[in-house]
Formats: sequence, structure tokens, C-alpha cells
Amino acid sequence: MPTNLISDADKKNLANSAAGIDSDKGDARTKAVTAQLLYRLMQVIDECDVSMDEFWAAVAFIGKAAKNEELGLLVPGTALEHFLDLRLDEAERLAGLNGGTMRTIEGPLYVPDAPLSKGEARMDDGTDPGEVFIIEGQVSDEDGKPIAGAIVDIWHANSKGGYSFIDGEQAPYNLRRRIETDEQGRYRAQTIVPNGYGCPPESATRQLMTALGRHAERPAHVHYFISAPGHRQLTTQFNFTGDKYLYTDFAFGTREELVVTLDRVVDADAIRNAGLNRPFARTTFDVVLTKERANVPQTVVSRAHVTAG
Ligand code: MBD
Ligand code: FE
Repeated sequence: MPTNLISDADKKNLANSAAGIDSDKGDARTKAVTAQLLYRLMQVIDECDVSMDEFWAAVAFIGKAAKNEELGLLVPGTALEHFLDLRLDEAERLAGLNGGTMRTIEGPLYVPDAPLSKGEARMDDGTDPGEVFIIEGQVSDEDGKPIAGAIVDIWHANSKGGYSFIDGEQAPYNLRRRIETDEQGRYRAQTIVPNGYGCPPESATRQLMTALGRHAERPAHVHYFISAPGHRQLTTQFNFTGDKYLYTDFAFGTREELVVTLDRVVDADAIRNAGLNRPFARTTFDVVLTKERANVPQTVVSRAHVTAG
């Protein structure tokens, strides 16, 4: 029930004034967005009758999240990263662009410049006790033509749900590789079946999820960037059927088109043919890239990343 102590006109005037709207200096875009943001924030404060204590608790919360470098976790946890995907999906649809593999969120844990190899890669360093996992797939264009020389940049968590460079327990670039597709557009990775990620126990993000009555877990997933000259770069992931958190991903990353089934290979000949000595899991993840197009927002996102340095 709105309590509104302040008139709409007074809010708008104050927000515009704080955003420098009546000056011709500064950056027009920054001013326009700031004015809207402040106006809407004032509306929320007024309509929800936010107390001073509540307001400053919220400021401290954001400060804690920033200090912990978990703003990149808070954004997907509040569905905003998925919302940006929904907007890009719709912009593509309105531009008549369709037929490519579905996108989903990048998340906060990508590290650029992973080791690059041709056709295939071993992603794990042999120390993870988890289940061996073979991922195979083909990259093609909208017409079904294979794309040779595409770069498939893959990263995922280990069998404990931790990422190299983040959990402090893994070798640099463990479970992070770039694979260039072969003449048939194919790639193959040998790795370890990942576990889902859970927000750190003391994180501001988990604290918020608990206050919202939500959990702070992701289903197991494997991240991809796929790029090729003349094509729109794709950011995506796949998940696994039967995962406990498949349809309640705290980061809203699950999309039905991106759920794969793990085949368990136990046949002795099949194990030998794969060059392995124990049962393993296998899946196929094929990717369709759309052609580069003018007048559609681009898919390569400029954002801060964890770096290897
Ligand atoms: C992850 O691994 C992730 O992919 C997202 C979106 C958020 C937190 C951890
Ligand atoms: Fe992830």
C-alpha cells in the first residue's frame, strides 16, 4: 500500500536536479539514466516506506558485496543478468534473427586467455577424483554448414563446484580451455563432470538469498563462448537432466534447450576405444552460430574479468 509522503512532481524535480538535467555540461546518457534511476528509487523508498535504518542497511549491504568482489554474483542472483539476455533475445527476434543456439548468462567466473589447442583438449590436470567426462560437438552455421576454425572457449567447476583462480585450490587454468574446431567443425574435450556452484557461506549474496527465502545454488553447468569470423559470438552453458537444482537455479541460467543428458559408458571396448581405463560420462553439445548482422545489438560484452596475472 503506497504511503507516498512526497509528491511525484517533487521526486522528479529532485531526481532531475541530482542528475544535472538543468545543466548542459556532463554526459547526456549518464544524466538521462541517472535521473530515471533516482526517480524510481525515490518511488520505491516512498511507496515501501523505507526507514532510515533500512536504507543504510541496504547501503552497507551493497558496500559489503562490492568489498567482497561479489557484485558479479549479486547480478545473476537478482535475475538481472538473465533479464539482459531476455532483452537481447527479443532484440534479435524483432530483427528477424533466429535459428542459432540459445544463449544464457556468462556469470562472474570467466578468465580470458585459457590454453588453446586444435580439435581437442584435456581440460583437467588429473588430480580431480570426479567422473571422467567427454564432451563432443560440432559448430555449424544457420544453413547447417560446419564452421572450421571456430574457437570454443569452455570453463566449468570441478567435482566440488569450485573454479580455478577462484577457489584457491586448483592449478591455473584447470578446467578452462579454448579449442579450435577441426575441418568438420568438431571439437572434443576430456574433462571431469562438474558439480553445481553454491554461493560462499559468508557472502552478501547468500545472505540476501536467505532473507528472500531462496537457496543460493546453481545446478551443475558448463560455460561456453563460441566465436568464428563472420558470425555472432555466442555466450551459453549447458546443464544436466535430473540435476537437483535444474529448475531453481539461483542465477536463472537454465534454459530447456540447453539441458543435456549424460550417457554413462561402462562397456569395456567403448572405454578402451575412448583411450580410457574406467567408466566415463559422455555428452554431445552442438552449436549453431548466426551470421554477423548490422543493426542488432552485439553479443560480445565488455565487462571486467578475473585475470590470470
Ligand atoms: C557461477 O559459476 C555462475 O556461473 C554464476 C552465473 C554465478 C555464480 C557462479
Ligand atoms: Fe558457472
